[in-house]
Amino acid sequence: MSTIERAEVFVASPGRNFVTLRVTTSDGVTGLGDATLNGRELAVAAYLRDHVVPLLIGRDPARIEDTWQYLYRGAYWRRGPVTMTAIAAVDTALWDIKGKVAGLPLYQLLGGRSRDGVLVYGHASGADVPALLDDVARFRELGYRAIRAQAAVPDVGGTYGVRKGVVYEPAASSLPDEQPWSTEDYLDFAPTYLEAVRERFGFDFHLLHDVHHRLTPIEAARFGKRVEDCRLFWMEDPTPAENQESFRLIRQHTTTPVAVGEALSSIWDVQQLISEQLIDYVRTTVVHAGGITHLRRIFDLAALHQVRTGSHGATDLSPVTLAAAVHLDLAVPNFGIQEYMPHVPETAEVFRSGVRFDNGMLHPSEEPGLGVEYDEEAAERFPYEPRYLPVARRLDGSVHDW
Ligand code: CS2
Ligand code: MG
Repeated sequence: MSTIERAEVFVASPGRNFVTLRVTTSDGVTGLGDATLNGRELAVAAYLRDHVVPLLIGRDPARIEDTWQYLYRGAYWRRGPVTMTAIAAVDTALWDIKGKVAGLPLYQLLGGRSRDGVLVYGHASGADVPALLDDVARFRELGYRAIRAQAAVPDVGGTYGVRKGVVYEPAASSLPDEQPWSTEDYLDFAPTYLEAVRERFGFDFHLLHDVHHRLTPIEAARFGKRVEDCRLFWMEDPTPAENQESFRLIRQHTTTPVAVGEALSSIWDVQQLISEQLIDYVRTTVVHAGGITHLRRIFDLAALHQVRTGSHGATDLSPVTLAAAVHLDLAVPNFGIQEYMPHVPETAEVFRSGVRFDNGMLHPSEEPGLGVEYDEEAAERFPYEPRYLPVARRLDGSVHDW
């Protein structure tokens, strides 16, 4: 019987910080898992190296479910992003190995194709409305059929989601960047630029917007109602989701679809949101919600309640997660859409991935497993540097949700 012989944790910064787990079996088969938790990377690396890797050596790599239960129940301390990201990395690596041993691309082990490709959305943004409109035009020319729109609030700045460089990178400083926030200014301004996008480009593409946890439930209800004529594909993270039932208030006032989940890490964190149909899309991911094994459970619960998937896919989720997501998106019956922020070229120097973009959709590699390889020599050229996500402060100086 093949056993797990080695499990290595790599922390590197090819374009941005990533934590990657590589599991190697006694037959020499390797599997990759993403363990990146933006702004808290070393916590997961230590959890894996110090507490999980010693438990993996000698285990049967084929026993994916048993390993998941062993790591989840065996920790005693359950849930949370660090624990679930560490378990996710192991789980994803074991699925990669299983695909390679079977000689099949991962989606074939997950039920095979349910669709020809994975619909994705891109990220248009602008420091002002003209710049945003130009960026939306650019994404339409690139063939995107779904586009997220974010613009800076005039005179306040600090709005979520406005790209500065080639890609949107919020974790850009060695200490948290403190950014101003004004709910009033946002509520007055954001609907106007979403209306401007529809006015300029019409309705032949999906338009999305990320509120990014910034509003109270009643403010989110007001925002959703105000933008109903924009026919958003979704408004994302309209309010912090710790209090799942607070979404009932949003539902009472607006038909604008709601998407939640990128910052959540277990089925229990979205159970009420899904079972009461308080959301329309669940955004949990392979890397932060316990891997493919757990994410499938979330997606199956969602399917029971006509909730579709809409997994997070920012650049702080590595190409390993993107590949695993595309395999799963291809197979699940209740797929909605996949977020897609192309990584910068340095990232591709370390992660060789077979995922490709074509005509507004992503397609996985047909190689066995995930179809991703990790070049550790290349990774050594990109040492880790501490990077933090920003902190938002209201104009009176108090901390707000970033
Ligand atoms: C955002 C992310 O892509 C999204 O929807 O919410 O950019 C998020 O802010 C980052 O992934 C946090 O690390
Ligand atoms: Mg988001």
